[in-house]
Amino acid sequence: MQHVLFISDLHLCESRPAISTAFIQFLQQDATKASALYILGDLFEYWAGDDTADAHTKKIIGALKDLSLSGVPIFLQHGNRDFLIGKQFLAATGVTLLDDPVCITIFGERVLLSHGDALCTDDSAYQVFRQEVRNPAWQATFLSQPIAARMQTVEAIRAQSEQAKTTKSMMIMDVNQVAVENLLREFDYPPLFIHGHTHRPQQHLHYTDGHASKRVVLGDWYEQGSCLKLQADLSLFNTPILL
Ligand code: LP5
Ligand code: MN
Repeated sequence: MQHVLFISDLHLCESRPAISTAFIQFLQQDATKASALYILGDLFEYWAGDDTADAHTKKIIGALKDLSLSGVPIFLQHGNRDFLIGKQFLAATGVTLLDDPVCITIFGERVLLSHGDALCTDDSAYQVFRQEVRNPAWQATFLSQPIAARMQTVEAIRAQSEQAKTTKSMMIMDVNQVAVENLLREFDYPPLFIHGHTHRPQQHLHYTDGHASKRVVLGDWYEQGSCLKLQADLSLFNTPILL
């Protein structure tokens, strides 16, 4: 049956080669049978600019390009780790960047898509950080620095983030229910909402002002890969991708 695939939070990096191998295999096999592939953020562990692509990244870019060229459209949203993916990456891969959030129609159904980090509104330290690094002027200044200096900043942020997370509760690092409902309201109550970021794969039901929406949280690619399939009859399947 015709279907589309959703993935997020792969956190690809050279130090976890098994995940990259599994992803390339996924692009060469499962994804070729799909009508479209949606990557909802955090494809990479971090992205410090399109000019930083190394041999590992270039292999991923090549595999994405091959899938695009085979006729499967690939759509991507920025995650909190790879929001600096830019025009050069998109041109090299044939990937189309989507806004976050965005509501699109798939098989006649309105589907809301987001990475999900903006909904973690209880995590006020993160939201302050997010606002700063999503500022275009700040990004331009960062990208104008030499790669080595950028990498130093990234490592400093990663270390601070890991430290900060040890002091935050699981609840603080989850999406806020009111933020979710506000978003569903803003997009006129789409029946399906798919996001990642929290690494807590689960299906939730929301009733917002009497309207039902299913919210599907995608899994990460740490112990194994994870992929959500939406079929033309609107059935949903969560498929593990074994490493
Ligand atoms: O990604 P995850 O799930 O582990 O954690 C996120 C939040 N953390 C982040 C940071 C990223 O993980 C790592 C950074 C990626 C590099 C981006 C490349 C572009 C670089 C340009 C930027 C300069 O997003 C984490 C959330 C968690 O999700 C759950 O929602 O809690 O947020 C934090 O932990 C943020 C801290 O609370 C505040 C961090 C302050 C950082 C201050 C930077 C100082 C830099 C000094 C440089 C000289
Ligand atoms: Mn994330």
